[in-house]
Amino acid sequence: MKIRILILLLLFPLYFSSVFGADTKVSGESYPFYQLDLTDNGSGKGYNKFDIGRVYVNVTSKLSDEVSIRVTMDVDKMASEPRNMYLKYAYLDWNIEKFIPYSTLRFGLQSTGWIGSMEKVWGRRYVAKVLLDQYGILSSADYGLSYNINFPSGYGNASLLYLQGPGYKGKEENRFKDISAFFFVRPLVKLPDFAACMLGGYYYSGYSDKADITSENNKDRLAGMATFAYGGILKATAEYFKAWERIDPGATKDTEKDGISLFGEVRFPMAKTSFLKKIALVGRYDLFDPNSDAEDDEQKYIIAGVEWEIMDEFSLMPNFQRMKTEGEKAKDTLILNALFKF
Ligand SMILES: [Ca+2]
Ligand SMILES: [Ca+2]
Repeated sequence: MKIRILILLLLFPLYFSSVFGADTKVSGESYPFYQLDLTDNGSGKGYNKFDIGRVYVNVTSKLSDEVSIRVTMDVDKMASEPRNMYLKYAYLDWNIEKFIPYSTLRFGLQSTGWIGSMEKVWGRRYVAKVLLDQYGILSSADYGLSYNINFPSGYGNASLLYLQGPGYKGKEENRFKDISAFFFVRPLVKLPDFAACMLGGYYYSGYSDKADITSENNKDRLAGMATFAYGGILKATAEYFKAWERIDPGATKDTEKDGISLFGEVRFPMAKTSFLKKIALVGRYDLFDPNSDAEDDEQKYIIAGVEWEIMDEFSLMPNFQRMKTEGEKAKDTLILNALFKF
């Protein structure tokens, strides 16, 4: 079955380009890495491995000026079995600018928006997931319908989504659907040195993904972010979220979670050597509280590294990572992350 999907995926561009003459493109990304554990917890001090974080294979096809489609495959985590590809996105975009300016409708298995947008701000999904993805607060893709608007002149974008809930790895177990809305604005986009400064807000009002729930079984999230950027030299971002949820059918009280992620980079566009121009010093600090009623369960995550952008399609980032749960020993690793695009 999986082989059949792969063959279909490979034949897809041929089919469309030959039958309809549509503009079809194949692209993708791969995130290989080598990891060395420095501490005893986890797999043990000295444990080391080669692995691949993700392989995305995208097929996009522009069927007309108004209609385009995208199908994206991803791979399973490394386990003791072969790594299977699975569906991450499969959606159709209908550009409705003729009726409503700057607007697109999207239908199908699609990005839930906030995580994908924050990945672009963080810029290093090949090194680590962003806050709401890292701690399982949201699925990065889900089935549904969305209305998307791109503000003119690069001032930002906003979306309204109607989603299934369980995400691309789950199936619908109940009659409830979730709604979500987010926006990003770049108020200084006309000032070249400050163009990447950004503000964003996100709201998700949903229901538990389990069967036999009532409307009391909520799953609500609120998030906000701000980026300060200057002259391609400095970029610093803060992201915060809060979540309220009552997942189990019998539960009588909400669980509250919250988290913050601070990350940034320093670059050297003024450097004399072309090597230094391609270097970025990168740091990140996350603090996540999985339950505001429970003491000493906070988790910290630190990343510090140097990124070398060898070319647009190939970067390397040697980095140190520390994960620490309150009251437990830290888990430290050295990782060499690589990014390949095609
Ligand atoms: Ca649902
Ligand atoms: Ca807590």
